[in-house]
Amino acid sequence: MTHNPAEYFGVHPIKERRLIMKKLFKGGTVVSGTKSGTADVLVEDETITRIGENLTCSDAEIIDVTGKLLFPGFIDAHTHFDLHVAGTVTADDFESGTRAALRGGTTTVIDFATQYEGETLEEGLQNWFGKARGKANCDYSFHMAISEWNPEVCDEIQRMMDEGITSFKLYMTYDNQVDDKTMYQILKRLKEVGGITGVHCENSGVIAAMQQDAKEKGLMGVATHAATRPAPCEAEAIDRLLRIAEIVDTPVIVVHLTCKEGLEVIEAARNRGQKVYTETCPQYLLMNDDKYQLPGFEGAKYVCAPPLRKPEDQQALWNALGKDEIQTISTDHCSFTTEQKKMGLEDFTKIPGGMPGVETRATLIYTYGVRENKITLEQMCRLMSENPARLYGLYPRKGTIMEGSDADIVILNPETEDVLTAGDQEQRVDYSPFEGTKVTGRIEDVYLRGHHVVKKHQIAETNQGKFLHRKTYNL
Ligand code: DUC
Ligand code: ZN
Repeated sequence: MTHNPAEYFGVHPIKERRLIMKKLFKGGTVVSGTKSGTADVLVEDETITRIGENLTCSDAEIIDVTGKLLFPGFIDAHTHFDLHVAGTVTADDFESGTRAALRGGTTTVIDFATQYEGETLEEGLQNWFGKARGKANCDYSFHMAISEWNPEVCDEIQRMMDEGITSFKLYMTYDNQVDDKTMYQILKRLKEVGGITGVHCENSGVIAAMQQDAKEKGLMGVATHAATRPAPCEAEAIDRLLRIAEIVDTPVIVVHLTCKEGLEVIEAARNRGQKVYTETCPQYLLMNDDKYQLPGFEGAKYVCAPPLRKPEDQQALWNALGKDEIQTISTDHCSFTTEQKKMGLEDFTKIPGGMPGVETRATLIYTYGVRENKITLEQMCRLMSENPARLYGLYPRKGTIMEGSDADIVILNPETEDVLTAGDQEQRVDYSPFEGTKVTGRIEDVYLRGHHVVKKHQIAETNQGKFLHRKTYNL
């Protein structure tokens, strides 16, 4: 018989054993990339430890999720928080952006760390660590956007990989665009180190010429935005990128694909045997270019690049999603207030491009994709969790509800109806591009590594975000 009460109660006398927090989710439908079915899920501290039928655990908090869908935390691999661009700074920083992400069921964001003019990649990366550290409410990583290419930057690529930054971003338009020679050199270097790049594809020269023509005719309003960035400009740039990737013999990612013509050149490259990954975004699936005809300056809210396209393009994108020809749905969240948009009141080329979306992606895709039978539940899971986790070196820690994975769990009530409105959002903007849109499927609760960060559709715990050191792509 021991005389030490701590030992008597099974607690180590010197170092007290830490209490393990256990949660048992019972009765829900667990969704994976391949199947969905009723299962119980046991979480211990930050990790999923058991999945099975009729699980019991006497010291776990029991969470009844009967009738709900359990998704692995969604990953948004395309956000722009706290980005200095177009003479201003995006309205959402890492605090508000990741808060909004969580409320929408996104537990991981991959933002674009950007090498500003004259900077090394390391300086750009450290700048982004400074923006996110201590502010992020969900887990995060960065792609590195390369704006200047020289032998020193070429040497830095391996260092980025060592730091867990295994994906990059290149622009074929804007001030920091890369030319074909640089594109070739960067793709070659990334192939050597096992990195991958996402590319913004638009033909900048033709766009510049069309904008000049429009200005000479005095066509300075919002309506001219889409007219001067036509779909063939996007398709031509995708085709050129894919031909360069073919020569280098390396996979690439086409980000924010908008149009049928773009799909056609991607299909042609795949038919040649190339590996091409493709991303699209809810705005290109759910809205079209009639938004630019709205009265007054209203259309400015929808100015983004590439622009919104035609209903036929929306249809083509949905068809491609249904056939698994597009691998991820991210948001390109790049928010500006209506006041910031007014920078382009007199000249449409000065309207800061981008819109908010990080908060509404899952409910929109569930409503208009899954419920309308355009994609299955499992495809939604692949597009927003599993595939981005694999493509960006996070799987199986993220992207799946599996024993050993991080306990990032989204609880979606498939029956709850809501109407999206700017008055009820965490995004730090005074409008919603989806104002008045009816959705069915509410993100009720979100767990980030076991922390109950969203309760009853409201933010409950903040500042839990951690940097994720990523491996190389594997999709
Ligand atoms: N497109 C936008 O509209 N904004 C941010 C960057 C981009 O590619
Ligand atoms: Zn973007």
